[in-house]
Amino acid sequence: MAAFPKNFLWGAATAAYQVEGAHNEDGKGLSIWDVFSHLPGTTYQNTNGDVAVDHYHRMQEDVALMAEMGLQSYRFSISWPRLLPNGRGEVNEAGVKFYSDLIDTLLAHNIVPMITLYHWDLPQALQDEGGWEVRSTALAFEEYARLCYSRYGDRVKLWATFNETIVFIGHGYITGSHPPSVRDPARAIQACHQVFIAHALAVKAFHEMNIQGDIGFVNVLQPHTALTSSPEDRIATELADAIHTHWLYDPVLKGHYPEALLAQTQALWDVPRFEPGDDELLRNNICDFIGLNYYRRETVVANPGDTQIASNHNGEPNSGAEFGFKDLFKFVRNPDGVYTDWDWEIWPQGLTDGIMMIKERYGDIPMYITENGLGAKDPIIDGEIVDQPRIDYLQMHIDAMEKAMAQGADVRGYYPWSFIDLLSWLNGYKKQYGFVYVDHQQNLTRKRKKSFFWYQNVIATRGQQR
Ligand code: BGP
Repeated sequence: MAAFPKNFLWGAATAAYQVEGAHNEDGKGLSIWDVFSHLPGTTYQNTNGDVAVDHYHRMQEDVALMAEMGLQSYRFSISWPRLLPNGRGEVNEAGVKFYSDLIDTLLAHNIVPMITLYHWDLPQALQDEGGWEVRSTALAFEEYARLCYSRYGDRVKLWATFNETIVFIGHGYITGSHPPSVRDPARAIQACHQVFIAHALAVKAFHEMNIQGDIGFVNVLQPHTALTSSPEDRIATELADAIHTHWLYDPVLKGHYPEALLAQTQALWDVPRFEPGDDELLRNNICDFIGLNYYRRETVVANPGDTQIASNHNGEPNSGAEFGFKDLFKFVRNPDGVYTDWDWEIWPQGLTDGIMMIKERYGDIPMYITENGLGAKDPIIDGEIVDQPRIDYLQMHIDAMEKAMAQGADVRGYYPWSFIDLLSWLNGYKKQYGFVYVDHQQNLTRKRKKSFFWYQNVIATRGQQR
């Protein structure tokens, strides 16, 4: 195999709430996840990120492992309430220092930091004022972004504002399975609008402060395939593309919503409601790059009836994965598909197709694959973590990414999810993704998995051996 370009970044990703722990230490304020995960029955076996994998206290050890693996870039998120316990105003210097030390440690090992400003842990204080449904949260986000630029912008060149709006808005305001547990599509659309405004304000601030680097947005990349060739299923698939993809990508890459859908939501529910200047703000602040999180595709059918939303959070295969909107579309199991234990279809070709779809719709936008990985219960054989299925999964997806690059897509980096085993939001610690195993029975001791050594070699050979 040919080597990847020299400046291609081989990375790995995590997010603050899923690894850090220290949820109430050194002046950190509470986030909506600190509060939500403590409500009985909200997460798998009531797991939470109070301690997570204790990365906050073991940062040096974790970065040493990254360096040993040869990692070239590390994507992590900042906990907003660790920096601004009330969401705005008073700064918690101990929190600022934690990330400053992390960045310095990464750079000392030649690891390029990529920061995600928002990976779902909104300060609870802002939620209490209305959360993403009110404009004041978008303004607080700009203040938080400016703080991060001023403290880290001298050393960090890759920034993303938001991670996967479809997930935190969709689950927060439609299915109700994430905080703030609302079930109201109209409120979801308005909250999503404030997120786009917050993003645009943060991009504007980035340029005003003359930060030398690139700023982007991270979205789920989820190709949709019609189950049958019937006209009904085809239309349903187009609707899924419009709602789950175009609605989330157009505002940050084209600077406006898809017109037809916007006209429909405004006629139906009078949302999103624009404030004066919103149009221009979106139009003038599009992204330098787009981050793509790819795990699976969805198979789509028409949905004349109601959908019982059933999600698999226990890792028992075939225990349910259905989602849909009445009269629009529904996601169903592909009878020919290969699935993980959590009922996510493994479909590497979807990564090629997805990247090419983005290129076709948005032109030559630089892309990073900001997440991709296999959630599994890793086998331990004679004390070794033999996660061969993860190696197979990643290898097939690197192949798929390479195919898209060969067709001209400007993909600049690959960040498997995740560097280390961590908390899966609703699925606890049982669903593992990492190159590094964390022993929850033995004081959170770290152990290198088989995939650690495999990825080390992939990086060392620039993808030639995989
Ligand atoms: C993405 C999130 C990550 C991560 C990953 C795996 O949606 O950005 O934070 O959790 O999915 O999902 P899960 O943990 O549900 O398996």
